[in-house]
Amino acid sequence: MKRRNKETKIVILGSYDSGKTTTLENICEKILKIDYNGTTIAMDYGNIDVNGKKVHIFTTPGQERFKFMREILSQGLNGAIVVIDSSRGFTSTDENIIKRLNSNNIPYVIFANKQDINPGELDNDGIHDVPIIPTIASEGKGIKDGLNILLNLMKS
Ligand SMILES: Nc1nc2c(ncn2[C@@H]2O[C@H](COP(=O)(O)OP(=O)(O)OP(=O)(O)O)[C@@H](O)[C@H]2O)c(=O)[nH]1
Ligand SMILES: [Mg+2]
Repeated sequence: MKRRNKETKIVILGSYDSGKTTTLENICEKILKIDYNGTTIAMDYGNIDVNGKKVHIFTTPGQERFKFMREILSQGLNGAIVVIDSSRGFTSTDENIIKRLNSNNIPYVIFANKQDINPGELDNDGIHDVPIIPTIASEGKGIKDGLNILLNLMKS
């Protein structure tokens, strides 16, 4: 049987309304959204080509009641972006997401989003050795740089 080339999967995680869907809109030209009144209820999907290899990117719903979707979408992930709303800081949802990524040794970066509302560094108590990238997803700022940092982490 012919084996498929290994393809890469990145998942965008984070709390409700932090800017995950907007982040993906800045990465992919075309995305498929499954949402209701602007809030993600199942997922968004897009893909990009990185040096001739396909990278699949999924965003998850932030609402706590859709935790099961986050778990389904996080199966077999190679890397993750955790999008934080800097005006709210880390929520318990974010802390649970980060714990899970750490215990599974998944490479990830944190996007400190909505820097236009709350500029400056996030209070990153307890988070070490993880790149924190300031972003303004609604203006496309910081997203491509942050993605490149993650892609480099995934290589090593
Ligand atoms: N001011 C500001 N607004 C932003 C930024 N990024 C996203 N938004 C806005 O925040 C709201 C939520 O953005 P989404 O991308 O839908 O957030 P989400 O994390 O996908 O939300 P859920 O899927 O409901 O969890 C929208 O109104 C965006 O336009 C940002 O950097 N600054
Ligand atoms: Mg969304």
